[in-house]
Order: sequence, then C-alpha cells, then structure tokens
Amino acid sequence: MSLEQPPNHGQSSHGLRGDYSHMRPDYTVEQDYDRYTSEQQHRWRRLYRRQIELVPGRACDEYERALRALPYEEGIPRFGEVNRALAAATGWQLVAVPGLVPDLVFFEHLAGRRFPVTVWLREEHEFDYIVEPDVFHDFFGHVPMLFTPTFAGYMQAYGQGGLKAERLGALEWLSRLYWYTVEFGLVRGKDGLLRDYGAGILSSPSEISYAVESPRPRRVGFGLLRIMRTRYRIDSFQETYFVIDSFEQLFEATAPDFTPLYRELARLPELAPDAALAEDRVVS
Ligand code: HBI
Ligand code: FE
Repeated sequence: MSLEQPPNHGQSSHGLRGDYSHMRPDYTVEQDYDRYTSEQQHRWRRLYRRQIELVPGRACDEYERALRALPYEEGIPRFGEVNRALAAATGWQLVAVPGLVPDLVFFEHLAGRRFPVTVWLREEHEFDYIVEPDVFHDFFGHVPMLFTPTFAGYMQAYGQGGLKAERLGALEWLSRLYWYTVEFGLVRGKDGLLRDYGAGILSSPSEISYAVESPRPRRVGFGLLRIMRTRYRIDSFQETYFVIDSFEQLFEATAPDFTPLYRELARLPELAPDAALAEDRVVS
C-alpha cells in the first residue's frame, strides 16, 4: 500500500495517460466529442447506471439534486452543454484537459472558477477502480458539487490558496486539505446523518457506502491543522474521514490566511492516515 505519493505535479508527461501533444499553454484541449467510440459511450452508461443507484441515502442532498439535473444518462457529457447550466448556477466553467495537470496550472484554473475535467475514459479492465482521475471521476464525482455556491466558493478559494502555498513551500500540507475535503470529505446532513460529498467517494462503487456505513474507519470532526498534518493513501479506502457540519463551515474555516498555520505545521510532527489523537472529535 503506497503511502502518500508526492502530489503529482504533472511536470513531465511520462507515466501520465492522455494526449498532451495538442494542448494550449494553459493545458486545455478540445473535448473532440466524436472521438469517443460506441464502446466508450456504452461503458459510460454502465458506469453511470451502477453509480446512480448507490447515491440515495449516501450522497448529500446538494450533490444528489445537482446530479439528477445533469444530462449524464445518455452518454459522456458534452462540456458545452454542462457549462451552460453551470455558468448560470455558480459562474463556473469546465475546461477539458488531457489528464493530470501541474499543481500551479490546476490552482490557476480553480482560482479562475474553471474546473479541469479529464477527457479520456477508463479502460474496461478499470471498470471498478482507477487511480488517476478520468472523465467519469471528474463529471460524476466533482461536477455536481460545483453547482452548490458555497462549495464552489471554497474551490475558488482553494485555488487562490494553492498559488500562495506554492510560494511558501506548503503544497504538501495543502494537498492534504484537498484530499480530505474535495476528494474524501463527509458532511453531516440536515437529518444529522453522515453523507458523502467527496468526489473520490462519490465516484467509487464501493467507497460510496463504505465511507458512511462501515464501522472500520475513524470519522473525525473537521480540523484544519489536524487534516493538514495527516498523510493519506491514494490506493485504498481512507482510514480516517473528516466530517464538516456544513459547507459554510468549510468555507469560513479556510477563509483566513494560512501563513501562520504553515508556521505551526512546520513545528508539528505529521500524522499517519490511521492516527488517533486524544483531542479528536470522534464522529459516529
Ligand atoms: N490535475 N486534471 C487534474 N485534476 C486534479 O484533480 C489534479 C490535477 N493536478 C494536481 C492535483 N489535482 C492535486 O495535486 C491537487 O492537490 C492540487
Ligand atoms: Fe478528483
């Protein structure tokens, strides 16, 4: 089980999938919709039909409401079609990219309310699990949450914070915040029950229920320092999930300048993914 890999900065294209040969300086490409084969369209429909069945009672209301209004049933979504609805909802736009892009490029896009969405779809042998983000992970996992204004505001603030963090040498700490919120975050629903909002959970056929139902993982109340101290694994279920009470809490907690936090983090030992601290607010 590999521990946290250095956040993939995508500096070189070796080992990265996707065609980076025709991209613009900002790493964007055309979606080139006609390039998708009928097998890929069919695979998308199978991925979608399986995953949408798992959403009720597990994903947060904001996510489910947005997902059901999105034209995903028939096949791989067209960026232009989703962008018309997204611009009206929160002013965000999706931009097509060949795959993972360097952190700075990624932050620049988020800061400009542009979410980079990978254009390629996983292979048949990756139907149940894939490490890199593909078009299904991005559209099914990330895009619906961008229709929630407060969460979209957090994503833009994250991008702005990333540009600052890079200058301060704080990227590793900040990538943990992304991991434990945007990718693997849980939120307490209005009914007090735990719900998924993280894209890595919502696009996974197994983790979508594991994260909110299994007794095995630790579930800890959101804490900025606690999260940024905690390493993560990229290729197994999370051992710890962090729970926010609302997207407003997430947005407000991360509004202040992080510089003093980074100074404190430099003095604190980092924590293993399964660490348990006495001061942890354990959430059942
Ligand atoms: N690039 N296309 C893409 N999608 C991501 O989610 C992404 C990325 N580059 C870097 C990255 N995520 C992480 O390192 C974030 O923590 C920044
Ligand atoms: Fe992702």
